[in-house]
Amino acid sequence: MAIRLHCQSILVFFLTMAGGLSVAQEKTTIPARTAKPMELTGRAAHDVAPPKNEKPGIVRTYYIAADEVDWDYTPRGRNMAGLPHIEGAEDETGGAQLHRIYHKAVYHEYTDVTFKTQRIRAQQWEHLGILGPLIRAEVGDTVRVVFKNNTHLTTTMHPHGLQYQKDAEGAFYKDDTSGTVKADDTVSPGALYTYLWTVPESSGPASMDVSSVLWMYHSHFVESTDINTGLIGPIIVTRRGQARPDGSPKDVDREFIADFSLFDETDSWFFERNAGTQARAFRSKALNPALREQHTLYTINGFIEGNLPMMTMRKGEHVRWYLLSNDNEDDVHMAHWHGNTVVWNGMRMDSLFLGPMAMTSADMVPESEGIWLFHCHVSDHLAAGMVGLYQVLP
Ligand SMILES: [Cu+2]
Repeated sequence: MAIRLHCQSILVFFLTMAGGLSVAQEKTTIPARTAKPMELTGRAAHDVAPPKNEKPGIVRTYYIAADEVDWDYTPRGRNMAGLPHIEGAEDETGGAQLHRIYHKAVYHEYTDVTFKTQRIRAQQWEHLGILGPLIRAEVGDTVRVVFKNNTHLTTTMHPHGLQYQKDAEGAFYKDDTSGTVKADDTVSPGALYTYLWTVPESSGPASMDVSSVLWMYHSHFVESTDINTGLIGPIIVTRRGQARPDGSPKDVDREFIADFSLFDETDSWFFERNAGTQARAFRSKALNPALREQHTLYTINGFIEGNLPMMTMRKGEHVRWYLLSNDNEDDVHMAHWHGNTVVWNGMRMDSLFLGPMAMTSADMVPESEGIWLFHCHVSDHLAAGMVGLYQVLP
């Protein structure tokens, strides 16, 4: 027995030595990066293939400010979807309040660099609600965002999916940058910063995507607090050669964006102003889950209980739905359409799963006319008001 153990020990010793040696050898044999890029094959090559005889992209400039607002989660009143049982919100928020209003910060679009005139949101995008302005691009374009921080907070704009250098990442962390390369990390109250984001093939639809893909942008100073304060918005990138001049995909008649989003107001920069003077530690969700639940809104685009503006389409149109969600750990949703089905990733669905910070799309060709429920199928979320309506006209 002792001899066998001893043999095993020797074997383990040699195996360990051999492993150590191989690791050491690997370290010394990793080739240095050369100037010549690695050649890609198969689908990856297809996805990043350089364009042939394509028109050059354009620079799309947006003037976007972070503004403070008093956001009304229920602008038209309570239970606008007429569901027979809404539980939770009423009793816990001090009776049947007609409006649930919190001071927040949101992104708004302006007409020019003076930031005097806010651009009026087109009717088709009224349903975006609390979301910032839609940023669009076609693959090959450049997105230039002149950003002004009109709030009392430190804010940024950090894009998903688009390509950026370190001076346009819009995220604060220890990344060995300094000076002007760090200026994008924290835009102070009243300050202006211009973010330049490019849109290469790797930011656009890949081979299994439809003609456009959804990304998002959000403030990334203290990320979760910034988003719960309201600083989040959508980006849509259309495949090269498949976009109209405004960037929308040519093969789609109508687009809708729905952010299945929890806003945890106890994590907002303005919570003390909104709901009292509790110290941050007191209102942590671990220590005070009841307080957190009382001030968490289960929204679609910042609206609860059917307040989402009616999303209207016509029978037989090619409708693209872009869905996303926020970054709380319980931003786990099942977006469900009554009345009509969608195709997602080549598969027929009537419900789509979203995890935290999900970004996806699904195409619908509505056949059934009428006003239909569009809601989260997680029962607690539905009960708390995560519901809207869409309408199919003849
Ligand atoms: Cu949900």
